[in-house]
Amino acid sequence: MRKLAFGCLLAGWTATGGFAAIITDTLTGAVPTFTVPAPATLTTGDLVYAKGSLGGNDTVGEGIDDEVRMGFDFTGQADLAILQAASVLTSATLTLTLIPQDGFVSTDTVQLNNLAPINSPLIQALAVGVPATVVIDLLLYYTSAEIVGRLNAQGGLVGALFQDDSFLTEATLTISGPDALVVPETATWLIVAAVLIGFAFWRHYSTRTH
Ligand SMILES: [Ca+2]
Ligand SMILES: [Ca+2]
Ligand SMILES: [Ca+2]
Repeated sequence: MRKLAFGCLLAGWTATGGFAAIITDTLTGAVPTFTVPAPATLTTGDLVYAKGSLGGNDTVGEGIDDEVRMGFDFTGQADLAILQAASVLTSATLTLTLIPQDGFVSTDTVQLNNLAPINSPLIQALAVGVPATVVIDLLLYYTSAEIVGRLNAQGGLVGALFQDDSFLTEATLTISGPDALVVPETATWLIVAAVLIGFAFWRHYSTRTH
C-alpha cells in the first residue's frame, strides 16, 4: 500500500520533470552556377540571393556584395508550441556553411529578421575561397525573449539574412528549451490523496486490531 502511494506520488513528480523541447530546420542551397543583374534575385534550393542591402555591385550570385535570404519553417514540429511559450531557452544555434568570395567577409553579418545584425569573429575571420561551417550561438547576441518573439511573429516561420561577401550553401537553425511544465491533473492528486487516506485508515485499524 505504501509502495502504491509512493508510486503515485512519483508518477506525479516525474510528470513535472524535464525533457528538452527542440525544433530544427535545415535550408540547403548550392554555389550559384550563373548570375543575374539586380534587382533580380537568384534562388538556389532553399536559399535566395539578392543584391546586398549595404550597396556594392549590381551582379547577384557571384558571392560579393550579395545578401542571402533564409526562411526557416518550424510549422508542424511537435515542440514548436512549447518553445513559443518558453520564457527561457537553453540553446539557439545558427549553423552556416560558407565559402567567402571577398576579403570584406571581415565585415559580414548574419541576423534573424527584425533583430540586430550579428558581428561574429567566426564569420569575419574566414579565409577567402575556403569552405567553412560555423556555429553561431544566438544566445550570445539575442535574449531568449527576442528569439521566442521571432518564433511567434509569423506562426513558426523565421526569416534570417546573411550579408554580403560569401556564398552560403547550407543553414540550420536549432532552438531548444525546457519541456513544458506539466502540472499533474487534479484527478491524479485526488487518487493520490484517496490512497494516502485509505492507507492511514488501514494503518490505524490494523494497529488497533493487533
Ligand atoms: Ca554581387
Ligand atoms: Ca561587400
Ligand atoms: Ca562584407
